[in-house]
This record gives sequence, C-alpha cells and structure tokens, in this order.
Amino acid sequence: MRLQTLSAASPIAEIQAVLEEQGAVIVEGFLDTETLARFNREVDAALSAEAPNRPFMSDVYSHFFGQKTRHLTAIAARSPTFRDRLLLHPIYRQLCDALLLPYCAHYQLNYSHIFEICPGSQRQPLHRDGLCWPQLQELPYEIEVASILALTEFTADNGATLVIPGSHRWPMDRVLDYKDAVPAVMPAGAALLYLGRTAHAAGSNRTDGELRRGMHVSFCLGWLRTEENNYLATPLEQVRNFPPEVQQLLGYRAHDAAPTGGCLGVYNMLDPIELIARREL
Ligand SMILES: O=C(O)CCC(=O)C(=O)O
Ligand SMILES: [Fe+2]
Repeated sequence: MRLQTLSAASPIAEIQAVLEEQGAVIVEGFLDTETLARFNREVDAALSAEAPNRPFMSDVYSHFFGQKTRHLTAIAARSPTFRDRLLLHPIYRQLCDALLLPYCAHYQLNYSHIFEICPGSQRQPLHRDGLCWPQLQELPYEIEVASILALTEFTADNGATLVIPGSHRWPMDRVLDYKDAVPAVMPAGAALLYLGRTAHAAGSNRTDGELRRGMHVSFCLGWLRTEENNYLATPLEQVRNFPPEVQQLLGYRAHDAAPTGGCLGVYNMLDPIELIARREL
C-alpha cells in the first residue's frame, strides 16, 4: 500500500477521509515557502547548539532516539511563527475539531519536537505514538492527531518517516515489520498527518552529508496528560503574552467536563486562563 499525497488546498473532508482510511496522509504545501524559511531561521541557532550525543531519561528512550539526531523541543517557547501560524494552522484545527473535540471540552498540544537526523543515524523502532496512553487504546475514538512536518525535503535515503498504512486498524499487539512500511517521501513544507494508533518510525539516514529536519507536532484530548510538560516548556511568564487560543492549546485552560462538573487543571478552584486574562495570575 502507498501513502496518498494531497495538497493543502484539497477539501478538508478529503484529507480527513484519507487520514481515517489509511491512518496517514501526506499534505503538500502545508507550510508555504516563506513561512517555512522564517520558521527554520527562528530555530536554526538553538538546534545547531544541540549535541546529537546526549542523555535521555531512560535506556528505552535512548534506544528510541539514538545518538545521531539533534533534538529541539518546547517549540512554542522558541518560535513566534510556531505560535502564530503553525499551532493555529487551519488543517490542524479542522482535523482536531472533527476527530478530538467530540470527546473532550477542548484539545491541546501534546508535543512539539524537532528531529534533525544526521548521516549514520539508524531507523527508529516501529511504534505507535498513542501507546503513551496504553490503557486507552481500545477506546472507539481517536485520542491523538499527529504530524511530522518536513522542514527539509524527506527522501527514502535521508530518513523520511516510515509509515505502515492501515496499521491504525490492526490489533495493538500485532508485531510490526519494516517490510510493511513505506517512506513518507515529501518536499520541504509538506506534512505527514497520522493518527495515534498508526505505526511508524523515523527512517535511517544513509546519505553522506544531508541533514533531515522534521518536526513532530501532535494534539491530544484535553483530559490527557501530555507527552511534553507544556507548563515547564512554555512557562507562565511567556504565556501571559500569548493569545487565548494559544494559551488554551498549551494547557492553560481548565478542562471543564460538563455536564458532570468535574474539572481538571484548576488553580485555586478557578480557571487559569481567566485569571491570566484578568491579570490575576
Ligand atoms: O522524525 C520522525 O520521522 C519520526 C519521529 C517519531 O516518530 C517519534 O519520535 O515518535
Ligand atoms: Fe513516533
């Protein structure tokens, strides 16, 4: 099975239909050339200061990420273009509105994470991002909408993400095999959109000197613990100056589980985002 490629100008219903059917879809032109160049400029210095050889919190994590990839996280704290354009991208918004919003009061950013894969880097283990929440895999709805943005061109040789189309419908304990995976070959500015249950992995970089720069951006239901600790990644001093939609995506709005009345993320029994608006926080 191949990955289907659509354009950012395709009707959103078509993008959603392929995403739900195949578990993944490539959308070309997700970022226009100017936005892409600006975003890359905003993260260049911080990314090049990162050493590929770095510590991780566990051996499993270390094996998963390897020692030949530069990582940059907390992107909302670093890039105005990420906050103004990427987080609020209409394709993300429309897909999350359709797939996540029916199952929560609001959805949130789960993770923003740049991967610059250097030559010699091995492919990642095939995995499903949604297994961060292993207890929820049998729920009959989506818990995560994810993407990898191509910040440079993705080729089969430089580490294009490997994806197993259709794997989102497989039993979650089925053994995953690279022979079923296809590389998400795409030009810079394109996005690979995929679901939390879709099996995938970063590919190996077999080139002499090409860097493959991609960014994982994902959203999850508002009542879940997010993969990145967004309150530490983008602290209150910064968040106070962001628009309310961005504050909400970063987890600063309490999750009101009406009609039960149970609320999550409250502060002194009040909603942090309202306190920020009133300059009381
Ligand atoms: O960078 C990529 O191509 C994929 C990274 C990924 O899947 C992950 O870390 O969860
Ligand atoms: Fe992943």
